[in-house]
Amino acid sequence: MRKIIHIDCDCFYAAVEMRDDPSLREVPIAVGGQSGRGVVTTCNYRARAFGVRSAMPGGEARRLCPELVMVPLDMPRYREVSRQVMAIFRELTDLVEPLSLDEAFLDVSEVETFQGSATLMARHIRQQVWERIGITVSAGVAPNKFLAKIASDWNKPDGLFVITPEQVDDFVKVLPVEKLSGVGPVTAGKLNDRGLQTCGDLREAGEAELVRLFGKQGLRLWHMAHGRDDRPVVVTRVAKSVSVERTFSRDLPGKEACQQVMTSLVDDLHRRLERKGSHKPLHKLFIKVRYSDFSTHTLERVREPGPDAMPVAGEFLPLLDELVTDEHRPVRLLGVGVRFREDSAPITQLRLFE
Ligand code: TTP
Ligand code: MG
Repeated sequence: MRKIIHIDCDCFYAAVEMRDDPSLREVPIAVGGQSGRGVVTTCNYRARAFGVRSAMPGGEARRLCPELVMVPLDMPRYREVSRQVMAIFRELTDLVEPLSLDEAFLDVSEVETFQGSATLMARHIRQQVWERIGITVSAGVAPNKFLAKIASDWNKPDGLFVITPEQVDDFVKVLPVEKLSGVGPVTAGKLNDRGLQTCGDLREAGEAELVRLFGKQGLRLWHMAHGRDDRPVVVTRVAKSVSVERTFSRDLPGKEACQQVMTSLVDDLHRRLERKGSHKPLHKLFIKVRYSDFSTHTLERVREPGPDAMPVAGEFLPLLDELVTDEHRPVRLLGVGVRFREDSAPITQLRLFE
C-alpha cells in the first residue's frame, strides 16, 4: 500500500502578490487581465466570493466585482517561490513529481521520519511552507494519486484531508463522477445522461458497459470507481548530487570523533541513494564540516574508479583528513555526499519538459 501526498498552493500567484504587498491582503484581487483583452489567470478567495474565476476576461471580472484590484503578472517571482516550495517538499523525499508551478505529488511510502505517518508529514510541510515562505498550501493524503489530488481540493484553502486505505471504499462510493481525473463536462454529461452520477453508479453499470461506452477511458473509470490507481509518482528532475549531514546535539571534540561517526553517516548516505533508486555512475565525493563557530568548509574530489557502486566510509576518510587541519577543533556538523556524472540524455528531456 503506497502513501501519496498531493500538495497544491492556494490561489498561488495571488498569494505571492498578497504576501509581498500587505495592502492587497484585505481586498479582492485578480492577477493578470488588466489590459483590454487580458484574462484573469487567478484571483484570491475574496474575489472568488464575487464569482471571479481563472480564465475569465478582465472586463467580466470587474463587472462582477467593481472594487477588484488588478495586479500584473510577475512570472519570474512565481517561479522563484515555486522553486522554494518544491525544495521544502524535497527535504522530505526525492520522489517529488511537480505537475505545475504550484502543485506536486510526493510518494512518501518509504519515508521513515514522522513515524512514517503521511498525515504528520503533510502537516509538517504545510507548516513549513507557511512559516518559511509565507503562503498557504492545501494537502491531500491517500493511497494513490487520483485520490490524493481529490483530497487536496477537499478542504481548500489552507486545508488538509486524509483518505486512509480503510476509508477509500466509502469515500469513493458516493464520489460524484465529475471529481474523477479526466472526466470533464463532456464525459460527465454523457455519464449523467445514463443516470450515472457517482462512482457507486459506475460500479453498478459494470466494467463491460463502461468499456463499451468509453473504450480505454472506460476501463480507467472502472478502476477509479473502485479507488484504484496504479500510476507511479514520476520524478522528472535530474538530481546532480545526493548528500546527508548531521548536526550533533553536542559538538564532536575533534577529528578522531569525526572519523568514528563516518561509518554511520555513510550508511545514511547509502539509504538515501537507495531511496532515490539512482544507479547513475558517481563522479565525485564531497565532505562538509561546520565548526562550533559556524564556519563551514567543504572539500570535493573526483572518485577513484573502484569495485564498489556505493561509496564506502574509507573513501571519505582521506577527504576528512585533508579538510580538518586542526585535530582538536570542535565540530558541530558533518556531511558527506556524492555528485553524479553528467548524463546528457535525461537533462535534454528535462529541458523539453520545462
Ligand atoms: P491552480 O492551482 O489551478 O489555481 P490557484 O492556485 O490560483 O488556486 P487554488 O489552487 O487555490 O484553487 O493554478 C495555479 C496557478 O496557475 C494559478 O495561481 C495561476 C496559474 N493559472 C493560469 O495561469 N491559468 C489558469 O487557467 C489557471 C487555472 C491557473
Ligand atoms: Mg493552486
